[in-house]
Amino acid sequence: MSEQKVYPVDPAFAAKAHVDAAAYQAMYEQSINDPDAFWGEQGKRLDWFKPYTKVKNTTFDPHNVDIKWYEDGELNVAYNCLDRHLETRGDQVAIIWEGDDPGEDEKITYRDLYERVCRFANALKAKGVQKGDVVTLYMPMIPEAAVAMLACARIGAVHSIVFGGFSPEALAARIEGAKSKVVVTSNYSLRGGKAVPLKENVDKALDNHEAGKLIDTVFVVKRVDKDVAWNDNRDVWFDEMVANEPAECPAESMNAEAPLFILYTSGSTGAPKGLEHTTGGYLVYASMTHEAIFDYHEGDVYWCTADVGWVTGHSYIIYGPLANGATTLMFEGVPSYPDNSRFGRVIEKHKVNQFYTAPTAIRALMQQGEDVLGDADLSSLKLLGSVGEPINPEAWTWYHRVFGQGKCPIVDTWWQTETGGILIVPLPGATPAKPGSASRPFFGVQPALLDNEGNELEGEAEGSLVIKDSWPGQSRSIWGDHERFIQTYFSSFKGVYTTGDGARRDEDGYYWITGRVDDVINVSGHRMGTAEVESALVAHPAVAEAAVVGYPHDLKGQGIYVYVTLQTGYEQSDELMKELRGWVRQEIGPIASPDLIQFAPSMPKTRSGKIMRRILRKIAEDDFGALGDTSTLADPSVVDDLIENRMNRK
Ligand code: 6R9
Repeated sequence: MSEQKVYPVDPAFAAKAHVDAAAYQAMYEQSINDPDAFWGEQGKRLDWFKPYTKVKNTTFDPHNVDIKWYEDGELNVAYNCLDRHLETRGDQVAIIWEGDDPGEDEKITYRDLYERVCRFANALKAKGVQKGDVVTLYMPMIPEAAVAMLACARIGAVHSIVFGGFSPEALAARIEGAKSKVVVTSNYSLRGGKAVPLKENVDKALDNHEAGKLIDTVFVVKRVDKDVAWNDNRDVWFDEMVANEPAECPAESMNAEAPLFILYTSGSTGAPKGLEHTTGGYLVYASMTHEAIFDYHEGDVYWCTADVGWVTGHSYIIYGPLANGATTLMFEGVPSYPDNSRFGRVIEKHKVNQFYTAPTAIRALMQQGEDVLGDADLSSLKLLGSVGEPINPEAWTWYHRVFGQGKCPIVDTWWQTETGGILIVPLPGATPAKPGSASRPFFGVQPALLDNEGNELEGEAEGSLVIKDSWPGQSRSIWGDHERFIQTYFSSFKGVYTTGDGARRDEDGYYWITGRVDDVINVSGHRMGTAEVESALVAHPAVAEAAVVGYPHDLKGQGIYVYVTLQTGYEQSDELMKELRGWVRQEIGPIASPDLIQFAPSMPKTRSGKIMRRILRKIAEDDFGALGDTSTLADPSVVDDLIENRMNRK
């Protein structure tokens, strides 16, 4: 391993930080040795309608995985994000909304947001939405998305956000999986100056699928002044519905373990799973991590560039920041519009103090050169964050130099949809940073590395990353399928939560995430199950068999490499390649669009008929010198053809 640079903690930063090195040590030890005392104390950062008397009650026993935090307490998430701030921060800006067009923005105070949430909560009730009902949001990054999330939380409804880039098919599957009754969308979304027909996608999802039978109301925000098709029995304008509703709506008292939201994510097998997050523990964890990790202080302007369709948007645009009374920036657009200096322009315009983005965005900007941000004044920045995939040291140092002006600490935050909040991270006032390493566990988090037999590895080691005990932000179940939850996360290794990631621990106890150890790939920070892409492909009449693997991609981190065996009667051609690409986009969404497609007369299979993905991965990586043991292949000559016709030649 080449010598790596360590970036020490800046003593001036540490002096003002929420957590310095000594505090980290002491708090971490207490959080592990006495979680009830530690999290019992942390729970007080929220306002409870009925205080809890119990704190942790969790077991990872595979026969009975049961995770409860603060189980006899009652509270309301919207109350904690809004009402309790009104007295002291009513006129402070809660959300700075920056539109796709740089000329368009809006500042929403805590009082404004409170009133908008109450009105929409009343509108949901007027349409029959009750406690426990699932509301699907399919929305762009506009204030109404935050309003709809908080309105659901206020009345005890469960939101299920479907990323606006997903296809009508993917949307329909998620509506059906969650048995949702209501959709909130907008007529169009605006990204990079282009209008995307969201409402039309909703219509396709409802008109062509079972989902249409479940949904009785579609709220439509008028984002763009354009007409859309209208179904009088189902569609209502968001603005018309809230116009006459009162700006007061009681916040339901919810049990700490009542569901707050469902969020679908990809796994190695089967259809995407709806991870369930609950109320009390989730909010305690989102709020505490947001404050400690981004070192958020009163009055700071904080910007996370994620989309609310992903977990990062849930925990670190909406719930964590608003629970903390922060000013959170919500950005509708893309980093390259009107030009590549946009991130810099927005930081300058709103004097952003903490900036949190993904390595894929950093790499794309890095490619444009050192002066990509133009003359934007970035001096307001105090801290930078990274999320979604490993950040390569080259991108880390560029980010540190160009965005961070050499002075801002970078928090490389490792976590997952399942974990609800950040689990491994260098705390900016406590932990020296090593570029590329997510470094150390947050409070209450006990990572471990296991070998394939499940033995725990000590000291410097590499293995499967597992977490040995529960933390409050953890997902409680897969919506409607607890057995699958247990199977997926608690059965490969007994008594621990299996993350699906591999990691290395170095001589200083720092964790380095090495990527997924399962059949999940990470494309531009978006998680994708290779099985999902394969099942989309085999649904095409020309495809007999498909195998999908990831391969290293300069910008996206991983690209999607597809091997396709055609049905007899079909000929390989450039047109067919284009058609298959379009087909996957239509079935799942543009983020799943294959980068490389190789027509393969046959797949490398074991004698029992299993596709040997290890070999396909190697060929896709253009690293076929080290194919390893191929003796179990039914027909080893298949491999020569695949190598001969490989698509990724360096
Ligand atoms: C928050 C989020 C989770 C997967 C995770 C891992 C990868 C996320 C990372 C990282 C290395 C980081 N991942 N953050 N890998 N370093 N800082 O991204 O959730 O969409 O569920 O993806 O992303 O592989 O398992 P999600």
